[in-house]
Amino acid sequence: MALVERAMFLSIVMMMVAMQISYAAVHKVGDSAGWTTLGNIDYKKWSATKNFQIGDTIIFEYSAQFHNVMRVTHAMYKSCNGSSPIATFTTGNDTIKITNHGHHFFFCGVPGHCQAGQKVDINVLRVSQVDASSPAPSSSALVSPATVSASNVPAPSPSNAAATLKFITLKMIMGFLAMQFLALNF
Ligand SMILES: *[C@@H]1O[C@H](CO)[C@@H](O)[C@H](O)[C@H]1NC(C)=O
Ligand SMILES: *[C@@H]1O[C@H](CO)[C@@H](O)[C@H](O)[C@H]1NC(C)=O
Ligand SMILES: [Cu+2]
Repeated sequence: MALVERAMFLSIVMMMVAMQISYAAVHKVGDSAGWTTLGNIDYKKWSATKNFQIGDTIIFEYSAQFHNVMRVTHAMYKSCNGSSPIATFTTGNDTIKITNHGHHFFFCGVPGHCQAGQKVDINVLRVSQVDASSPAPSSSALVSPATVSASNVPAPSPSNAAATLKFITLKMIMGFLAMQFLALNF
């Protein structure tokens, strides 16, 4: 019987790990419109609706004939000065993985395009509402059921529905895991 419970517990842990991995989101800049000067896409608005996390991927999709992507400093971003970018991408399907917190400034380096609004600020919040990595089911959390309690996880801002959903999912998983611990202890 204990063996069955152990196997069940292990499979739940594996499921949690799988769900942690699925939290890494892919954000296509401009959604279906992509990276363009057509249609006056409001990239500021686009980025404001997203909850960027470390581990997420940003995709710039565009016609490489007409556009490019430059990663720049804040000063360059503000002045649309692309004379010395941090990095330049030109494939037309550029995939950039987020590896750190803070602002990530990008614009199109084709003359006039940044001024026309083809610029985006990807802001990865330091204290994320739902940082899936903070209450991670690490080995230390497996020691005591008390640490599994999700009550000390900060509540998400109601402005982000997706974040709230992730938060609830995480809480449910953690509650489920706590129940498994209790089942094992009896
Ligand atoms: C752009 O920035 C460079 C330094 O990176 C500076 O030398 C140049 O004058 C700037 N150009 C404009 C138009 O401000
Ligand atoms: C761009 O790359 C992603 C994977 O990084 C792929 O799923 C997608 O189909 C590509 N899009 C185009 C238009 O090539
Ligand atoms: Cu452009």
